[in-house]
Amino acid sequence: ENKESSSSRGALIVLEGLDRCGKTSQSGRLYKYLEEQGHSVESWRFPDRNTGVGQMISSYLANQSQLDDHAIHLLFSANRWEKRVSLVHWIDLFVSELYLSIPVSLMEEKLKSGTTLIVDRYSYSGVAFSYAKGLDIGWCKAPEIGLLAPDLVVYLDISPEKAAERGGYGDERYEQLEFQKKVAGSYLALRDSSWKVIDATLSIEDIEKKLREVVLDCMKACHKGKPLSQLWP
Ligand code: T5A
Ligand code: NA
Repeated sequence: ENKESSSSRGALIVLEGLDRCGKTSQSGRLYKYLEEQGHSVESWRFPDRNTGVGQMISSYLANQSQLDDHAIHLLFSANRWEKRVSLVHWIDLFVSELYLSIPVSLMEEKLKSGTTLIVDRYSYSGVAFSYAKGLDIGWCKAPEIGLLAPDLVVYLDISPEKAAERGGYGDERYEQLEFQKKVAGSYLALRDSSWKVIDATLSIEDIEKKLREVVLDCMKACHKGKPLSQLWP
């Protein structure tokens, strides 16, 4: 079993939804479950606020800086690209007396080496939030072209009103009911038949159960050799 899983690839699982839909709670639970089951798994999130670009995004979201809608859109996208290939992961190869530095795709390498990635928000958030501001959807999708396409997108479905009731809407820029309604509309425009939609108003435990089912199915397909693909499929 171990030997088999090390020779097959991991799955790229993306969780999407409105603010407060429960992505962070569910990705934590899923991570713990898969790890306990002996899978190699990592939990990622976008934006990754730890990078230089991520700090600019974080300051924008906290209303501590202002940016043109197109500019912040591209920063969110850059934040995904910089995690695809990481500079600290450049490896040196000694080939025919020449040292070559080649970039290693962080995401791709991890998937190919058998690690499953649970990703809290991805390119769909990028498009949904900017499209909700009125930007052209084709323009919004363009900078994501060539990023790895997820093997599974799980949409945690909650109405903007119910999400707002969960409280804890803080001071972040997008945490406003009227805007979240537009984001919900954007997600509808992006959704396709490959997405798994889970009712995010169920109990945390029921969602967790449904999530495990679709994730394990997807991991099986990847295990059997489902090829990696790129956005937008
Ligand atoms: N954004 C992001 C872009 O505009 N472009 C991009 O490209 C990207 C990647 C920051 C913002 O950036 C935007 C989208 C966001 O507005 P973030 O830091 O991920 O994104 O922030 P949020 O996604 O908004 O994170 P939240 O913390 O608001 O929501 P979560 O993670 O969905 O929800 P979670 O798990 O923290 O739960 C929220 C609350 O609900 C409760 C929890 O206990 C918690 O109190 N809860 C439940 N209550 C009842 N029933 C359940 N089933 C529950 N599940 C959770
Ligand atoms: Na979150």
